Amino acid sequence: MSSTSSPKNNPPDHPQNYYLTTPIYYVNDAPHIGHAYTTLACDVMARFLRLDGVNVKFLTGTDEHGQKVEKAAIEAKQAPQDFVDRVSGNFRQLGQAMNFSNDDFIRTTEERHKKSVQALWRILKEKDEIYLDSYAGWYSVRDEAFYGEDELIDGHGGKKLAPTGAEVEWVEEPSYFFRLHKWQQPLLDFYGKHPDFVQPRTRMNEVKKFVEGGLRDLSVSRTSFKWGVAVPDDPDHVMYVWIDALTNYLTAAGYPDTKSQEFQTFWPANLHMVGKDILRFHAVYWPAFLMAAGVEPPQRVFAHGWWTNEDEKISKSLGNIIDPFKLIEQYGLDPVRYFLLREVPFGKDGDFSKTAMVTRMNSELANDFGNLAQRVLSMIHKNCDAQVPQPGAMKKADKALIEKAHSLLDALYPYFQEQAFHRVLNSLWRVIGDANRYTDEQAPWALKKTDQERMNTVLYVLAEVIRHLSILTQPFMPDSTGKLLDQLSVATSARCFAYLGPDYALAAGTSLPKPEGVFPRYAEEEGRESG
Ligand code: ME8
Repeated sequence: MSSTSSPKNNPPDHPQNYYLTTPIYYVNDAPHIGHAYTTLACDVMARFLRLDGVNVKFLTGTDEHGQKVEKAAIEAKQAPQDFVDRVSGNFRQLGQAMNFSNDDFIRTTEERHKKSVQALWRILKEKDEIYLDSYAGWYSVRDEAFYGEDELIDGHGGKKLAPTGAEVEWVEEPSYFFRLHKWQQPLLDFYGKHPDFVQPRTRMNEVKKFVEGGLRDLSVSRTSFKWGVAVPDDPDHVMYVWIDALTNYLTAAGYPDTKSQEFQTFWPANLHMVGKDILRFHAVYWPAFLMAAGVEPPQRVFAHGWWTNEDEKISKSLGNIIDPFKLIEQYGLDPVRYFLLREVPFGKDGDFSKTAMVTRMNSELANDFGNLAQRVLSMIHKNCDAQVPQPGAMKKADKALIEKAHSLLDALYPYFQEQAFHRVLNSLWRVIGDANRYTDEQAPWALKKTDQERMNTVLYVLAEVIRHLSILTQPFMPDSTGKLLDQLSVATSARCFAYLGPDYALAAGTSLPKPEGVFPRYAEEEGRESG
C-alpha cells in the first residue's frame, strides 16, 4: 500500500521499503501451529507497515530438498517431486486459512531458485570460499545438520544423539566445504557494528559466544543421495540443503540480477523471522555466506520462542501436534490470530491450552472489545436514527479519552519496531478498558432521558475511539476489524494510519448499517456462538 497515506505518521527512522521473510518450511510433514505462528507474526508486521504507507515485500514458502524430505517422499511412496507438490500445497492452504498477506510464496524446487543458488555457489567457488575435500562425521537427518563429536549427548542404549535430541548417523563422503573458519573475526566485527542484528538481545549473546568458540569449515554438499540442487560442474554432488534453503531470501529479491529494481529496492532484507531452533543458520552461516559472496547481510534476525501443548513438547511421536486448520474451525480465525500473539510475550516460549484460549476469547474479545462496540453501535442505531450523532461541546473526560486514541499510534511504533506484539495489544486493550470505564461513567443510556445532546456527544466520542481502535487492530484481526469499520461506514480507502487523528473524524449525519456482534463468545457445549 498505499499511495493514499501521508508520511505524517512516519517516525524519522521508518524505512520506505521493507523486506521481511519467514523460514521456508520443510515439506516432510503437515503444517502445524508453530509454522502458523511464525508466518502470523510476519503477517501482522507486514500489515502494520502497509497501513503505515511502507512498501512491503513479505515472503514465505517451502523448503523442498534434502535427505529429510527425500525420506518422507519414500515413506509416502511418492516420487519426490509429486510429494513436494502435494505438501507444499498444504502450506499454501494454511496461508489462505490464516489470511496471510504474503506477496510471494517461494519453493526451492522452482527454476528461479535453482538458478539463483547455483549463481551464488559459482561466486563462492570463484572466490575460493569453497573447496573440495571429504567429510567424515555425524549428521542428523531430522535437523539437517552436521555435529561435532563433542556436541553429542548419550541417549538410550548407548545411542548418540544431537543436542536437540535427534538421532545422528555417521557419514563419510566426498564433500565441498565452505571456509567458515575464516569468517569468525569478520562475523564478530559485524555483530559489534550491528548490536541489534539478532533479537531478542539475549540471543545475540548466545550467537556471539558460539562464534567466539571457533568455527569449523562447513560441509556444503552431499553425494549419498540425489534430491537437491546439483553443484555446478560437479553433478555427483547436490548442495547441502541449508545453503540451498537460505538462498531463497535472495532468489525472491531477484538474485542473481542484483541490478534489478526488485533487488535494489528490497535487499538487504530488513527482517528474517525465525524460531530459536534455526538461529545459528541465520545469524552465523547466512551472513558468512553473504559476506564471502560480496552481498550485504540482512539487517535483523528475530528468533522467537517455542510453543508447547498443555505443557508438553509438541511432537509427531507424542501425537499432540496442534493442527491450525482445526483450531480455526473450533474458535474462528481472528480469535486464534489474537490469542497466538497475545498469550506469549513475543520471543519467549509459550504454552497452548484450551482454557487460556477460551478465556482470552471470551474476556478480551467478546467482553472487552466486542461489548464496547456492540453497546455503542446499538445505542447509536436505536437512539440516533442510525446516523453518526452530532457532538456538542466536549468536556474534559471526552477530550481525555479521544486524546488517548489519537496518541496510540505513536505509542505503538517502538513496540512494532522491536516486534513486541504482546505490548502492542496491551496498549490497545488499555484504551479499550478506558473506553469501557468512560461508557459506564457517562452512562449514555441514562442521558437519553435527561440530556440528548450530551448523549450524542458521549456516543460520538466512543464511535470515534472505536474507529481508532479498529484501524489500529487491523494487522492482528483484519476480518473482525474490517466488519467494525464497515459498521462505522468508514470507506475502505480511509482505513490506513494516515486517516487517524481529528482531520478524518467521523462525520455527523453519516448513515450506519445495523450493527452486528463481531467477536463471538465460546460456549463449551455449543462451540462458537455469534454474539
Ligand atoms: O527449519 N513453536 O523448517 P521447519 C514455535 N526448512 N515455532 C515453531 C514450532 C513450535 N513448536 N515448530 C516449528 C526449517 N516452528 C527449515 C528452515 S529457512 C531458510 C529453512 C516454526 O519446517 C519456527 O519458525 O522445521 C521454526 O524455526 C520453523 O517452524 C521450522 O520449520
